[in-house]
Amino acid sequence: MRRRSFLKTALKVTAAAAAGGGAMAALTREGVQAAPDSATRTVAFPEGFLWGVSTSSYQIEGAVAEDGRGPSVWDTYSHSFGRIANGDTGDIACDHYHRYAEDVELMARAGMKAYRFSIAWPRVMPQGTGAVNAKGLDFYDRLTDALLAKGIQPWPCLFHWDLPQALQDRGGWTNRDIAGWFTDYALAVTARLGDRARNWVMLNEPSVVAIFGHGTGGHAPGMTGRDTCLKAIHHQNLAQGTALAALRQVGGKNWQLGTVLSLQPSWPVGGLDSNYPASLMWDAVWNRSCLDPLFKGRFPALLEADFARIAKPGDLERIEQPVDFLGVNYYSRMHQQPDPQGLFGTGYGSAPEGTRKTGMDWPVEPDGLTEILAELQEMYGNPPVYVTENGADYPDTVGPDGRVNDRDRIGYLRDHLLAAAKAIDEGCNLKGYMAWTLLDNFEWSEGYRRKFGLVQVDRKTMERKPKASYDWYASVIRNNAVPLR
Ligand code: GCO
Repeated sequence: MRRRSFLKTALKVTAAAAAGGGAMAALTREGVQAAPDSATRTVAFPEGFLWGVSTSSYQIEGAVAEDGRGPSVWDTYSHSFGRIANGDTGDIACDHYHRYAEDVELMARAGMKAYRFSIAWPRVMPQGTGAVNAKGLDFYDRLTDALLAKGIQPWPCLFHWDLPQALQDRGGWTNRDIAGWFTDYALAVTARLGDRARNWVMLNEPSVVAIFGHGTGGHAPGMTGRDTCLKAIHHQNLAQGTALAALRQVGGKNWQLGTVLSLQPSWPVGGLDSNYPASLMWDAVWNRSCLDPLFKGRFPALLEADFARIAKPGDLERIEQPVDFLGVNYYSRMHQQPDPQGLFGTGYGSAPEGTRKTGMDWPVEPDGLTEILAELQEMYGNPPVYVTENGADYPDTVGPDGRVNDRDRIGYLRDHLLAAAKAIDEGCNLKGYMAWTLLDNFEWSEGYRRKFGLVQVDRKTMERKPKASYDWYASVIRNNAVPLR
């Protein structure tokens, strides 16, 4: 039934494109779809669908000691021996701090309409609390103006992992006081940029920050343990709720306020008979521990006892706030099996045999995106949703013309966009898509060896070179439609 209605949309669109010739002409001119019979076969997105791209401050900005920026946990972590592949750091990253105008131009040339970037808290408040560093805010001011001049909506995210080290020294996300620190910072940033930036993202992937940064220790600040992990989740939820309420009060209806979660369906390795409890537990930790308090004002049942030890009365009321949108970051499913060594008694296993993999060995499972979007529709009241990250690492394959001809990335993006179209067709309130990511950048513990960009960055000269996927994405935006092949 569902599948039939998806095909119906696809065929309708194909016929329309063939009759009007618009999409066909554009695609052919681009030379993106070589095969003549595939040029007309596209799936259209709803009118006004918001196309864009996402990045994050520590991964691209560089200039870590410039204009009064204080150190972040990622500076400390990346400078600790053995933490990051090749000993890479974000000291220079993509030098976006100095080259932002060129990067905005790249977005504009591709026709992008929205840009989610993150604000580096230690640039704005070097000590994490107290004095505001005007020069730090000046940078985001210039960036915001440059975007608006090109007709690109700024979507600032207030926290994408680079916590001021000064706050970490006071316990960081394990200290409950951070709810107030974060809210003060959010108020300072929105007071400066909120006359022009309308869409505000509170946090990026709180469960990932908690699990990797405070549970297993593979990300900054490198803390470990089940308890610190859950504290970090809870205090991020609390900070988010407190900031949402405060911003709502000062901004009224001027702002669209939301947050971004990493949502990846958790499946049992080997099918439902074997590892179902493990997959449910991991689902509770990764997905539900942020979704349920925000949308339902409760903790996931499997973790209720744990959170009860951490939370105070009234916390859930503070966390359950209305949001104008939810950002979803999706990469693949998570395949879980019991693991007695795991913090929650679970561990990663393999995807079903034959599943394609990206360069980073992540399974390629576009239907997992449809699945998670359907869940938001059916279980969380169908909120307005934007895919705020989706993309893939593949090693660069340079074509005879010297350009990166990243057919794999194009295939990945296309398949996920078709999966998103299917969810829309089935009634999901999906309003936009921001690819991860504009530039090859600092991929956390993997350093620069991973390549997620639509644009290649020469690590010596910092020269930007658009890949084939950049042109492909530009044609998708222009046509508001995705070719089926
Ligand atoms: C993430 C991060 C990105 C990563 C991307 C690829 O939100 O997980 O936002 O910073 O680079 O996900 O791993």
